[in-house]
Amino acid sequence: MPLQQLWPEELAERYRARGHWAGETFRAMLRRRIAESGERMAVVGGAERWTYAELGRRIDLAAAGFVALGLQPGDRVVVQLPNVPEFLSVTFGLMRANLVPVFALPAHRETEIAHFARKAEAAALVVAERHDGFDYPPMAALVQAEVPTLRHVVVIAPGAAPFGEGVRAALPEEDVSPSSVALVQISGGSTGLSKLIPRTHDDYLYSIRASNPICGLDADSRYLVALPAAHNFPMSSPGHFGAIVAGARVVMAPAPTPDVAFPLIAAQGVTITGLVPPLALLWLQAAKRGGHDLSSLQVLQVGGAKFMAEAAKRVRPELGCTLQQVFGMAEGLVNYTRLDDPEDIVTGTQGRAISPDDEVLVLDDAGAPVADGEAGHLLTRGPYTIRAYHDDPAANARAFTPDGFYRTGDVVRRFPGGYLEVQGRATDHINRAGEKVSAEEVEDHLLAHPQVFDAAVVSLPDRFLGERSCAFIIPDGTAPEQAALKAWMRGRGIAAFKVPDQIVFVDDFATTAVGKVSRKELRAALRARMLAGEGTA
Ligand code: OOB
Repeated sequence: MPLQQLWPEELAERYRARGHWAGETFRAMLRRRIAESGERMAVVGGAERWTYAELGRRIDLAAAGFVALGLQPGDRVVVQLPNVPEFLSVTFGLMRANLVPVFALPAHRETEIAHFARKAEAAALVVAERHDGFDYPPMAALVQAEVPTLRHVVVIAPGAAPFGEGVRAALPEEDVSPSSVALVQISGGSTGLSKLIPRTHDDYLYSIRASNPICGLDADSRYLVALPAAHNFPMSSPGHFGAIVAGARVVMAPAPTPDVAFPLIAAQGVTITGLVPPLALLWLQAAKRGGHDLSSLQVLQVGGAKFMAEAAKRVRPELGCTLQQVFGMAEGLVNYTRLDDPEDIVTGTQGRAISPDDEVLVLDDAGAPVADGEAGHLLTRGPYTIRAYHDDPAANARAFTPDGFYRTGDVVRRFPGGYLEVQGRATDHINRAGEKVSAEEVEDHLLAHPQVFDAAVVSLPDRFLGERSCAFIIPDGTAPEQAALKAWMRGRGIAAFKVPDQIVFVDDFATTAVGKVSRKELRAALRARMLAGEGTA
């Protein structure tokens, strides 16, 4: 199944005519950047410090290594790497070899990685040797045994070039088309398993180039990659890709916690970074204790989940920098508060769209536009929002209108100037500290347990995480031990953030009348019951 992302010709022409789609590929961008900024520092992480010239050399080495494996132009490669400089040499090396990276998070495990690899028909998988106490090669071997297309596993060890220093191979001379797919992101997955999001060179680079000035990112900036480098937010909003496009410095943080990040900010003079709300709260708390010079930090971006106004108000007084709220999605649309917006906009909204050509609709349940200030469903299309997921007709029929608008699943209010406030969500996923967990996917796993008769997974408000997951379970006979059930879930080879935070055993779902309730209504009823204090925890 070929990877593609297609816009109707008249829209594509408009995006080109307005200069959004510049007709440049990642490879061309990188060639220019390395030629212009060779001696400048490109990326710092662990014991590594690479100038742009060194990054270029590493990219060519990695590209040669992938070609030497026998990978063919257009082949897909699942990349699962933590925040290390090699993230950039591998990703850009793949692009240099006309291969397409598919980005998985370090938290993903064999079930998820196998799903991505299968869906993408990936030819190779790149993993770290070890990260955060987990050994990746045994997991990669399991995935390889399961996915027939997966011919190669490449293991990245700290400090060493992935294929050694001596690897030689002829790199493809022809560049790809800027309208071809540059990379594949993974959807948060509101229904069932995650979907693949193919992004083109034209659209992704536009969103990055347009983000840089909005976020104040220029050649003198130093961007700290605190969130997982593979996620769309720290990758492209404007993220480490934005830093590379600007000729700035990328600082890789192996963990986002203050004990790791604060010394890096002080030592590297970090000017900008992005966090999810629970981490921002941790940073605020830690900054109070003092001990680190954070004065270089100019912009703190917070997004991925709703940042409450009360917390938002603390950022400038307590961290001494400008807050920028970021409301985005891997499918495309990204909203930012602007750096010179008044305080009430910065703390009380999640920003406005990047592009004058982002079309944003706020509709009621019947599909009619609501008045400004009223809550409605957010739909969007534009120069960097996809028109389809990869190879998933059923999901595409649900997620896109016939005229190509993406149904975000978010409920928002729009204010004058196009500023959006996220109110909640129409779909059943749990936004757990920015990690999106599909209720359906977790229920499917639970239902595979012999002592589970039925399961419904809902989100509950959580003071720290924003939302936590709660599984209501009707046991089949004796209820399993909670700890044993959680351990069993982890054994399913899934990311730890998908294991329910809370489990409540119930005799029945007390579905009224005929019991012909949709999963959606059932989850809503259970959530309401729990919030009313009737749940037995
Ligand atoms: C980002 O991307 P995804 O794909 O992991 O998740 C997208 C969803 C949105 O549809 C929305 O439900 C939620 O995450 N979200 C927010 C938010 N930012 C994202 N909800 C409330 N307030 C916010 N500020 O999460 C993402 C991608 C690019 C930039 C930033 C975030």
